Amino acid sequence: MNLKNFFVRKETGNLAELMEEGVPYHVAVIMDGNGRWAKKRGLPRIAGHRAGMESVKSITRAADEIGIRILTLYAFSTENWKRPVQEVDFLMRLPQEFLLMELDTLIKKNVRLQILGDVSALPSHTRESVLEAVDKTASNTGMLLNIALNYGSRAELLAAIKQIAADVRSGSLTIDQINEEAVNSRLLTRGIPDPDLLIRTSGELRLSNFLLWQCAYTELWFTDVLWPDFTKEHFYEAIRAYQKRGRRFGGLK
Ligand code: V07
Repeated sequence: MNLKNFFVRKETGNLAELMEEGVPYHVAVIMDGNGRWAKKRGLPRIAGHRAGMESVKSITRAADEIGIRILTLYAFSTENWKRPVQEVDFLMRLPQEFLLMELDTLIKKNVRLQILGDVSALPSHTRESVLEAVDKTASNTGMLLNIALNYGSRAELLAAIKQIAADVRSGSLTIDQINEEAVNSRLLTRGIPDPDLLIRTSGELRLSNFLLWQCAYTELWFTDVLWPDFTKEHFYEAIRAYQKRGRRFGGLK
């Protein structure tokens, strides 16, 4: 066997092994480090955001290829409105730009797009293109691509708490019926199982108001790699690390 074949076999072998070990059902990602990536190159922050979009494409493809069923990406938080207005304007154009390039591929790959967050507060051009894409992929049965856009976990929990209070006041829910399921069913993630693995790039070791309730038992994986530099190989590395951990859900093995 020549050297080239050896390496090709080694590559495919590793990926097959990764898939046989059982890939996580739901992976969530905090895509951090885009601004820093740009700064390091003497570029404006928006150049980093655009570069980050390329990583969204490649990681979405990688996740689909290895059989992940749900990929949840944190694209824009409720706190991100505090950024300079030019940066927010630019960010609000990225969903359209992404969909113009990728929607046909998502449809072809049977990917279903869903948005997590308050869509009503988005500029109309952003809202319309995103809702159109959600609509066009609604009946797809492959991987669910969940994009958190204008999402904040505390706002999501407050809305659920208010709904529960209103339901108790109206008599449709008793206090005894307030349980995890009552909360789950009122979150934006209703119907979606909790993430098995959460990845955060760029070296920050925080959740930053992302899926606080849902990540109660989620395995966390952090890397110093900046999001625009994050490749499929980094992604597989995170999956392999996940596979090596034993999850106990608070119980004993
Ligand atoms: C955004 C690129 C990735 C790094 C993080 C910040 C910048 C993809 C989307 C997107 C959103 C909705 C949708 C399809 C794609 C996106 C924003 C920022 C606001 F339906 N990347 N990306 N949206 N960045």
